[in-house]
Amino acid sequence: VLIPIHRYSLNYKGLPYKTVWLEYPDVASTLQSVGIPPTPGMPPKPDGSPYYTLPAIVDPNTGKAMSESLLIGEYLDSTYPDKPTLVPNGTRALMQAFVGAVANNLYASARFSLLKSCEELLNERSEMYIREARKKDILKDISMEDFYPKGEEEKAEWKKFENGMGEIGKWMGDGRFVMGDKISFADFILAGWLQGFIKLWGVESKEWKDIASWDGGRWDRFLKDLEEFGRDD
Ligand SMILES: N[C@@H](CCC(=O)N[C@@H](CS)C(=O)NCC(=O)O)C(=O)O
Repeated sequence: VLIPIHRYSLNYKGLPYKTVWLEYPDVASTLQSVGIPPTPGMPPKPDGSPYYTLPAIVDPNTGKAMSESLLIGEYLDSTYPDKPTLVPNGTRALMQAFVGAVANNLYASARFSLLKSCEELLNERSEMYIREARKKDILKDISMEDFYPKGEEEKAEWKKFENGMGEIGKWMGDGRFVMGDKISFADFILAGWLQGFIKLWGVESKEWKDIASWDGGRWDRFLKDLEEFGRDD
């Protein structure tokens, strides 16, 4: 829900598509029903059951059904080679490392987003699912309410978040995009995170205005540079 990576990738390639929104408790059964195996690279859930994740696609042109955003990107590149490339030759390892490195750098944002998305974004069935799931992985003995930073900690966590984005900005240097002037899958990962923040706080919020001011306004510019690929079907 928070990571509209498929939308950027498909729009960039100029492929028509239809989005189907799912509630979390329906993800595994829906993916199984269209023949998608558990997501490669994801460890099983704490209860031992396999992990099924979104985004996932079903391609009516070929019958292929699959999940995992980078694998989907590579599949689209090899199936539609005449369209713009998401994962240029030789960059797969770097793309994979980038996905993980961005998530690590933005971990502090989860302190804010987890509770807020449960309270304000998710429908009740998905909220219940996520509350249960997070209890078993990242939260353990703390409540979701206590995980949300308060007082001094709130300021410190927000600063960590800003530093995390700052670090990513440093990787990019003066480049408009992750690969300099060339748009790629890596930009859509980053844009997906930023879109998630806008979804969470709202474009008029003080939180987004703050993020948009970091690093001389680069993230706002970055999203504007990718705007034509951000729309939904
Ligand atoms: N490596 C996967 C990760 C995707 C992922 O974690 N998706 C989350 C939603 S953003 C999900 O589907 N979670 C299902 C669940 O928690 O049961 C990818 O890049 O596609």
